[in-house]
Amino acid sequence: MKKTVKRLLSVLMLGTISLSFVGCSSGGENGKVVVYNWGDYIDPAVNDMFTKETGIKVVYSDYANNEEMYASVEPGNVKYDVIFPSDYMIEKMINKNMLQKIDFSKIPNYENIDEQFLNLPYDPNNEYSVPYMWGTVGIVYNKTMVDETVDSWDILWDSKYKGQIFMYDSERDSIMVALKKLGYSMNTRDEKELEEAKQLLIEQAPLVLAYVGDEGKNKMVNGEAALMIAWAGDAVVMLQENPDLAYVVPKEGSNYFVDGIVIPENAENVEQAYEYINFLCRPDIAAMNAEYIGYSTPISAARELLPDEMKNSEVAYPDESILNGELMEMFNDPSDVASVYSSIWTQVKASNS
Ligand code: N2P
Repeated sequence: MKKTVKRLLSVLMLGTISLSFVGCSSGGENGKVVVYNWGDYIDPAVNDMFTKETGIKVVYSDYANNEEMYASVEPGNVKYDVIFPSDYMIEKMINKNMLQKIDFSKIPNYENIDEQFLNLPYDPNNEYSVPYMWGTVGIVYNKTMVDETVDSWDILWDSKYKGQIFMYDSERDSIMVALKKLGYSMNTRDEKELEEAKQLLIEQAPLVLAYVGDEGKNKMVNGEAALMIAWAGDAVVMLQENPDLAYVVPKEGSNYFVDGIVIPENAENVEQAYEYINFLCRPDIAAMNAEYIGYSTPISAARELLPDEMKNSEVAYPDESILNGELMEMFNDPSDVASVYSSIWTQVKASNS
């Protein structure tokens, strides 16, 4: 529990710090960097250390999912210097000319990134992004509340667990679960398959206690539900806090994601952005972040610095056979069916009452 309290306190402090920077255009003695990241996706001490070491102020705010981030960046009136989209969202932003090409000579610590995370399909020549964290998507379940073996997405449709299931409030992840349960690719554009996924999620909605964001972790730790779809990094944190919890990647296959760091086209503090990204790629800093947030670092030298239980966690660093399983997929950019996705999601959430 202690760690949760520490995390909560830091999140509150982080909120205060960012608020105090809003409207402050001058920044520190060496300017500022405007950072927009997922919630619970950094050790707040890292931002303080960065400012102390560089004299650059960090103006920090966060978002709950890729679509929320995109909706706030796309209009261009609020300008960010560093953001952290996932793979498919990086691909979309590249296609829409929203990202700068990265000058890697300004990120010497880039050499610490493991090769297996470079040249992935969303940025095939590694021109626009620096890998930040990665992971799988699976199910966290409470062993005291679920007695059968959990190895399939089907359990999230079992009416026995009505009111005991959390889904993420993330359209891409939820639609992925339904598509994999149906045996389809999570990247399908086939309208019939997407329609089937929608019907399945609408059917599931009455069983779902809530579509949650970061608050879902604490709720699950406190035993408020039996089952939850979870990103592996969140699962690592939850399992640390409550040993009754377990994590599984279902046998129908799942998503393997990489979240990257990018510089938007309209960034105003580009030199500071490079300093910030370079700092995040330093093994000791990447290790601080990975330990705090629970997610998997693409920097082996950072993994080496983690406490044993985390370094050897099969949740965070699954066996090759899981990761390379033929049913695992990375997301690609669904722009051509974006309106289908958002309409599915609106209808699904409206059915949850
Ligand atoms: C952390 C969100 C992690 C992003 N709250 C998963 N892709």
